[in-house]
Amino acid sequence: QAVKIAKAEAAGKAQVAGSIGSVGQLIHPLGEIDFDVVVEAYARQIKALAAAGVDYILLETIIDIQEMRAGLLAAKSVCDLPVICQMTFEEDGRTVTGTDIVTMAKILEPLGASVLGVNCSLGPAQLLPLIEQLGQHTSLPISVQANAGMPKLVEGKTVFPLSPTEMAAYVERLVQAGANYIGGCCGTTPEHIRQMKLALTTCTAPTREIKSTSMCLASRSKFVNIGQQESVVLIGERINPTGRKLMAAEIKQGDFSMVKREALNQVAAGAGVLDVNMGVPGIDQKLVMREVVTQLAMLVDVPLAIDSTDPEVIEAGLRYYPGRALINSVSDNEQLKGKIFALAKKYGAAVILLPLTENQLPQTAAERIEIIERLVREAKQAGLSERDLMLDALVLTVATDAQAAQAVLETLQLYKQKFGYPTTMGLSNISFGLPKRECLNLAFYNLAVLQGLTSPIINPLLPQITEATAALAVLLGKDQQGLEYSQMVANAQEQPVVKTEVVTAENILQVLTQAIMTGEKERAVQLTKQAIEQGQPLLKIANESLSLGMQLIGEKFSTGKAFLPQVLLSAESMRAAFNVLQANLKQEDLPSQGTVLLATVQGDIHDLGKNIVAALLSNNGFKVLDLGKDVSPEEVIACVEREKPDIVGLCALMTTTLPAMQATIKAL
Ligand code: THG
Repeated sequence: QAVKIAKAEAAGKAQVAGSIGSVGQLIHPLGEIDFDVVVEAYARQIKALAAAGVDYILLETIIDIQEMRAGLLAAKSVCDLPVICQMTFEEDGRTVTGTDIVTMAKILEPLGASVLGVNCSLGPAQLLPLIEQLGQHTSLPISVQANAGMPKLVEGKTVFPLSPTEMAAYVERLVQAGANYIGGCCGTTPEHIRQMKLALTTCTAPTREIKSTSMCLASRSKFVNIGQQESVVLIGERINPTGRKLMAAEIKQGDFSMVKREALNQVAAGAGVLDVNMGVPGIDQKLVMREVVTQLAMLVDVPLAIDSTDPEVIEAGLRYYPGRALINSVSDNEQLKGKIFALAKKYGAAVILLPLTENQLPQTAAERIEIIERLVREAKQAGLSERDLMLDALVLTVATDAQAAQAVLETLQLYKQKFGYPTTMGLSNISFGLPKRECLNLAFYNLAVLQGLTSPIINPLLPQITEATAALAVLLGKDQQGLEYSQMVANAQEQPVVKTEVVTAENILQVLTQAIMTGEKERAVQLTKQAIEQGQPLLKIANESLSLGMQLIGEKFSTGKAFLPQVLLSAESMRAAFNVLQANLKQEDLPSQGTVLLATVQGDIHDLGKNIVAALLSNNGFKVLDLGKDVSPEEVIACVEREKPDIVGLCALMTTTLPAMQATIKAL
């Protein structure tokens, strides 16, 4: 009905957008709601809007990339309308859950967004630099709806400071930065829009051209460029149970401690992407892939490569990954290739092409090129672009074929000449069956990088490999003045990259602090048990080890080195470890930090911030009394009188309900 009214008013002179905001909850594991439930909720609304005849869908005021992904996937599943994706940023240039605007673009552009943009939260002065950044990284049209400045509370009323004229003064600069669609958000009036429209008539938008030929992968909080013009990016191979009995057994039991250790160690050693293989016989690989991808996305900030040939397992990984992943891999298999290309297209993923057919193991470079040419053609026919494809050179062991290494080197050279795409390979295969493999691997690595290897699948824990990577970047002119190389040398002197973590009575409390900080929950629980067995005083464990871990992650958060997901993960680990301590206390209880009453004020139904605060406080030993949302001043006062909390926390999101917060404070 709303669409009909809007269309009648527009009378063909304006288009009508079906505008949809956030569901108001964070998606699991940041919050409680399931990804697929959110997709379904968006799909239902979008279907109705499309049926009523909107011209496009506008997803706006969204603070978590995973929710935007859900909305965009939903739109694609029920209509062909163009979709505008607008996210909301804090003053530090990131969304609440830690995504910067370029990473947003790198995830949403391949996922099929039609327009990328920003709205709410900030005024045009604060949004301008964001639009500038976006303009340099996307060729899609850009939209912006700023607030009329930053709100102030004046005599109990919310006031947005910018007048229509002041707001219109930003239009020219927004357009020059790349904005193609301009509107207003909180505090703007029809007069604001009228004057902005007037200012727009004298602007001409510059043409934007993005020149990069690199492939871009992304996690929730950062993007990684891979390509012939870039430094080598290491794809860490160690999350792979093949040939590793202990890891396979853990995964089978649903324990991912070792997987997480490998993830953190590889990232610390310099991996830029992590390969994730869950090929354990006798498990539900779909479920396990979904779970591991979800957990790793909270734990580390590098993009993931989903290593499987089963389309269902690949889809489970891609669907629930809050970023742009790499598929490892597609070979020339009639049953599988079409399905996997379709998945890459649907989820905006990149894909490794492997020169293998069902009945041919190519020996020569020419045989490999022939297969790859076919795969590249078919990938493009399936709608993938040049920047979605990575080529595998297919390494076979030199132990049985003396030409094996040279065939790979020649293949890499031809890949560079004919395609120029990023390239990969499981490098260590070369030395299979020979002694002192690391020596052959290193020599082969140096040769391969020279021929155009951009992103090997490799063990980054070997210092020879990371050191050679940095050295090669200098020698091949990709590290100006050896700055990064020198930095690496300096860092290595400060702290050895790979810690040999033998847990002793002396270091267990520090190791536990580390586990809280990294958010390794199972490990924190196990270490807490171990510390208790060693006879460490319980209060010492709580106060010196656990609290310190939270304090350290808090410091990283406040300096912009960690984001909300990591803090929540640390808090969850803290709670789990705390529960172990509590179970071991007989009479005395661990001292409570105090009681906090939380409520969203009357008239407001937003409780996202309150819920995050509640989770953090209760995981850190506070007793939390959560009165929920739309809570009257009388209810707050009744609870204060009854429970005598130490702190009262009030939550309001809407500028229109800020006065209710003041009323509650006054009543208290
Ligand atoms: N191309 C592509 N993907 C690949 C490969 C490739 N994925 C799998 C493999 N090859 C690359 N990954 C690995 C992972 C582990 C090892 C080698 C390659 C490895 N593991 C030790 C072993 O088997 O001895 C055990 C690990 C340990 O205990 O440290 O070497 O070619 N596209």
